[in-house]
Amino acid sequence: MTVPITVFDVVNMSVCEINFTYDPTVVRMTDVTRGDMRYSFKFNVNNGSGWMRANALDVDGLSGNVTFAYVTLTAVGNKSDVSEMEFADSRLLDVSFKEIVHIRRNGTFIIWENVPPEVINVSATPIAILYDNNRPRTPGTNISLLSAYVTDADGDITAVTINLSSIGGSPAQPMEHVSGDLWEVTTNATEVAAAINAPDFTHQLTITATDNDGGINDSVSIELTVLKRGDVNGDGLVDGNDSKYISRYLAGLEPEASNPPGVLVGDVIGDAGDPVGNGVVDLMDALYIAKYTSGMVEEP
Ligand SMILES: [Ca+2]
Ligand SMILES: [Ca+2]
Ligand SMILES: [Ca+2]
Repeated sequence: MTVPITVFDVVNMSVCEINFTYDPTVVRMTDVTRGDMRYSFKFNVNNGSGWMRANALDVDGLSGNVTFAYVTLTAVGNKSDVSEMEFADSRLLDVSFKEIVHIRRNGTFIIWENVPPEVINVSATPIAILYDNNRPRTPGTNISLLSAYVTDADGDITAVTINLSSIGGSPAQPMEHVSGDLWEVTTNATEVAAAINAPDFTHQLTITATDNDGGINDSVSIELTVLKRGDVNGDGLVDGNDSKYISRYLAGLEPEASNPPGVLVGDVIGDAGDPVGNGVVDLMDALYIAKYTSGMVEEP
């Protein structure tokens, strides 16, 4: 944590010199940077003994609340450890070399543990969709509502994102806070190079939840199955075997007869060539796939 050391309500301060101690078994000073004083700023840190001393000059003098320095503190002890942050000494002078009378307010550094966010009850609705390729589909078959309940036992959730890169989306797609603990986003899916023809169509979409103390949970994924329209036999390709599958099924041949083609992937065309389909897998669909295989129509 980076915090300022500030001189409050001062008039024409030109010199500020401090000597500062802390418990080095609890906290280390890992960075010190200059504040408002413009002429010079020098510091020395000894994390072995637990002290920092610094001085700064400003030839014109500064008034009001003047930040002397910013110190970055890193916890090195255990949970609940405490270190006093104590001014051992301090000296302030104004532009006329007069002492500025002041009081010192010491600080306290406490190490506490942040409970990371918890991600529960994740779902995809529906759990299986079709890849988009710009050809019309039955409404709802190319989008899925991804949702998750995210809680933080000791703080607030500040952001929830989901990695959609395996289905052509952003690696950190923000999920919207709906209400209470519920976060959602609706997505479609487009094929990416690595996923084409993959035998496994189930994608693990990893959620990253962040809380107000920077705690992260990225251990939970939403499972979404994405299928290729026309791939009736489920081998990742749309080819003559899919057309044949429908033909054999319609003829009552086994094993296809006992494993009817799914409407989601198999219904690729409807009446009068309607690209949306008609909810039925029949020889019209087999013909469309056959024509696609022959390069005569676009990808289903
Ligand atoms: Ca927390
Ligand atoms: Ca196939
Ligand atoms: Ca059809």
